[in-house]
Amino acid sequence: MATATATKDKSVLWDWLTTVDHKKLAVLYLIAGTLFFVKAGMMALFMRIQLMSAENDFLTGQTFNELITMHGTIMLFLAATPLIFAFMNFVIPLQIGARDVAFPFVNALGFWIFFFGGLLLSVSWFFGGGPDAGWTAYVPLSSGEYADLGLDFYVVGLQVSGIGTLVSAINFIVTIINMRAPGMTMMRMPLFCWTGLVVSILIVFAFTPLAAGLALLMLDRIFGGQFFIPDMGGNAVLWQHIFWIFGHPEVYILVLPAFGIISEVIPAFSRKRLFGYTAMVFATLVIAFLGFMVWVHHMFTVGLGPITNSVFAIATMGIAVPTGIKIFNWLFTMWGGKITFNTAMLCASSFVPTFVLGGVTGVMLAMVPVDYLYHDTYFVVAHFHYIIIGGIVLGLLAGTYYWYPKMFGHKLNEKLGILMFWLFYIGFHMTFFIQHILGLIGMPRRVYTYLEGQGMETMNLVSSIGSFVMGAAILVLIINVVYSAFNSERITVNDPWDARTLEWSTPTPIPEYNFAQTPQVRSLDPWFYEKVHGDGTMKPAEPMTDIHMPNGSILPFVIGLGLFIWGFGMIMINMDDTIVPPFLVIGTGVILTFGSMLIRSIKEDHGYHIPLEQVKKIEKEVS
Ligand code: HEM
Ligand SMILES: [Cu+2]
Repeated sequence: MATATATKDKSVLWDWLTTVDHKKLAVLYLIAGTLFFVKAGMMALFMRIQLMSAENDFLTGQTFNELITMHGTIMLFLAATPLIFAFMNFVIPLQIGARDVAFPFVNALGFWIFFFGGLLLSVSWFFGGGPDAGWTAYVPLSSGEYADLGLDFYVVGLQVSGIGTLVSAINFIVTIINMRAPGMTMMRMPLFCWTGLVVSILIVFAFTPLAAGLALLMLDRIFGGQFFIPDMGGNAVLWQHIFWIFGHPEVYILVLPAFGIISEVIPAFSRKRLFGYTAMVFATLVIAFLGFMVWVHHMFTVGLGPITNSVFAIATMGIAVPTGIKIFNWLFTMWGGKITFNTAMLCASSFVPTFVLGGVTGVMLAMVPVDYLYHDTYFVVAHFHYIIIGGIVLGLLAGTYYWYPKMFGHKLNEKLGILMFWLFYIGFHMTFFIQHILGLIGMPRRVYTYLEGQGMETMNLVSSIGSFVMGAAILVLIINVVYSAFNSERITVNDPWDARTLEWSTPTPIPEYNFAQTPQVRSLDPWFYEKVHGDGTMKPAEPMTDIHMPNGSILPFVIGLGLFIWGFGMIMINMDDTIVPPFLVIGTGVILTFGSMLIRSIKEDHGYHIPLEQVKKIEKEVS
């Protein structure tokens, strides 16, 4: 990463464990998210091997259930969310012209809590198997009566990692509201920052009900509570409501930043400004609002009655309107543009038709009478993978190829990139398109096998082959990362794509403090504006002086570790015989976490200053 650092000598490992720099935390999120993505992707391949032929016995039903649950849970909470956060961390402070996020310490705290929560979920394999009630953990399947320890890991692991996500989101809200450079009004903010702000607000409103729900389920499972147990006066449908009040917005939490990435990449490679910027901002806000009004579309078959179902059906279809606005704006941005089809642009532009397909099947699912037929079939699996992969993953891939040179100082190889794209795109449609038809002929989801002679063999085989083609694409991407690290030309210019937003005005590699002088923003697309109307550099909004920087700290790591130990102790309560009493472990975790918080509260930490001469020296080196 940035060679131009001004910190005292530290070992590399210590530096990464204690860093509060948003650019380094972004890299940590990127690595953690990628590892979890590969892990959950391999689980998907195992499931597809099992489903390749009728009555296959590659996996048992129990293992299949655990794989399904872990695949879905990891993909959403521990792969897609951190990968989105990687880009939000790296890009947002740069795009708004800030030196870092508002609370760098809290930023590191968010990462480590998320990471240790994910680790807690993952160690379930070593204690009798993963959770097996689906990523939705419906009661009574997830109650103490039917589910083993795995579900305790689900409940407590997600609780911990959710705290990390929540903490980071609050930090982003404050950053975007307070830290914008002079002249960067809300309506001059790049669309990626807008989506970052909106999803951070969504996280605050969606992850809190999830935390409450998980806490109640934990009380039921570990302390003999009865919130969701009908025999004892509880209510199982209550869990479904709480879960989906979180669960539906979660989809938007992931897809809106992907929209943001697409809205950066398409203008950059169409050589035009984003069409309908204002409409895009308002469409984002409307989608976010409606996202909270539609959760019952996951529960049409529960029996809430025709009036409730109709209201939620109409609200769901309503979301198609702002989404359609976005689709047309992306098309109009490309219309008449001078388009370069490199890998980033291929991913971004192919996102549009793929996402539309997922949207159309979404509207089909919103029609209550026919949902009774589609519900819990492969049609649903096809629908949400079109949204999740065609939307979120393609957006993430576009962002990876687009921001990679800024993050790592070199581009990814284009030939390998284009090979990856076509493998991925063809493999994706091969895997999932055919699942619509499988669903329509009645193949239920979440089943580990099917009978011979029902006309499902060939389509399942095609789907499985497709999934291996996608796997090959990800392999090519990993090869590309390694290959490019050694063979790709180093980037020394600020702006290798001739792009539009402020992150491209910084030198490569970016100095620790991002901007030696906070830039003065004069327009939307401020960097492009200066290239056309100014002299191609940003005007400074302040004189050059010493720069105040935050100190690194190991406390975020220790707080995360403490929560991991606390969580493990909580789960130990449900274990049969343990070597040490659970309360000892719980106590250790609590002491570590609250002790670190106490230290942070009473120890004064004013950060340090990079003196002016050194700033000048660094600026000369990098320019
Ligand atoms: C190589 C690409 C992928 C393949 C082959 C794949 C395959 C599968 C399969 C076979 C299932 C089980 C379907 C069922 O019986 O209900 C599934 C479920 C699921 N997948 Fe994927 N998947 C892929 C990528 C992803 C990604 C990238 C995400 C999210 C970021 C994701 C999220 C989910 C979710 C949430 C479920 C539902 C789990 C549940 O029913 O509890 N998948 N996937
Ligand atoms: Cu939904």
